[in-house]
Amino acid sequence: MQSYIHRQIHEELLKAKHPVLISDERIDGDSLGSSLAMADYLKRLGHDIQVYVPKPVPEQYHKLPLMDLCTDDQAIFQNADIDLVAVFDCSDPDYVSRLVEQIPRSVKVINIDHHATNPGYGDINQVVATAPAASQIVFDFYQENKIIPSRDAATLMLMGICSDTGVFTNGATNAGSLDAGSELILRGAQVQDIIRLLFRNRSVEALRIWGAALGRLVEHQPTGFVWTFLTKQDMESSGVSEEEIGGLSNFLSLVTDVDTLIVFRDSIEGGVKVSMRTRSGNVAEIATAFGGGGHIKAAGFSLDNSYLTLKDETWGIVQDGQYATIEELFKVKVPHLFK
Ligand SMILES: [Mn+2]
Repeated sequence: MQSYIHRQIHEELLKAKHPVLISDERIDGDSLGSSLAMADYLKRLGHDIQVYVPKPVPEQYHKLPLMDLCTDDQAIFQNADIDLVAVFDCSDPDYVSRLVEQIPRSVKVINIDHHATNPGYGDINQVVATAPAASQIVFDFYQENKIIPSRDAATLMLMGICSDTGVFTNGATNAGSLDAGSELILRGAQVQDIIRLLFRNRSVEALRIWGAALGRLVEHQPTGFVWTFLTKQDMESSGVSEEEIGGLSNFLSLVTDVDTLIVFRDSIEGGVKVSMRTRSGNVAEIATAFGGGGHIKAAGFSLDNSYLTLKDETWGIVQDGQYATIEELFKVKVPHLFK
């Protein structure tokens, strides 16, 4: 079935005259890698291609190939010539429909994703929950349609796979991702550049904030979860960006054998962002209960109108003026974890 869909997507791309690509609302190595690797092929087909990103791309990615194809200008959707949309690494149908609705005529939507929570909002859905990255699915698309990736496309796909597998270390890593990695390096992908870009990019100030979070690690007995907290004050007092302190949950899951890790973090724009990693559990289920999404082993959610607070030495969240401890919140949304 996957092979058939890859060929079907190829036919649609060959037929299209003005395709537009959409990258997920969370900009990361995989959403950029998968959409830009596909953009590279469309460029080779002679298309004047653009990749929509919801906000300016963080600086760490600026040295990547084809970054000039990214735009955060929604006006591109008002073009009546658009005849096909392809979305990458995105499980949120509302984000996609808000953009597609702006296109003056009705167009087909291709949905290429690996999130278990993707509802299949496209006209053509290549949703492979077992794929470690959307970039792995794009790699399979290239293979299935016998397209040889350029050096740039190879670098972009390898970045996506490295980004979502923590350079082949986390539970998403499988034979397919290692095979793809080897093939992409043969095609000229620059693996050391990718590792530097993804991991060796923390400032000393950002590490100090991580240090504060490490000092706050709590083992929650009833669930066995380990969680920690980063507040708005932590970020404001040091002046580091949210991007720079991101990745703490990935780092923790790399260096400890704790089964389930959760990082709660105030967002600069308001609200609390929650990022979860597990080895044997199912954090997609928890994320869904809180209105978020993701993968079984890595998922997250956001809480609006809320912020983190420490009260009587216990961390909790004030949401719409109401305080609750993390345990109280979890007992309401995921009671089965406490049985
Ligand atoms: Mn991904």
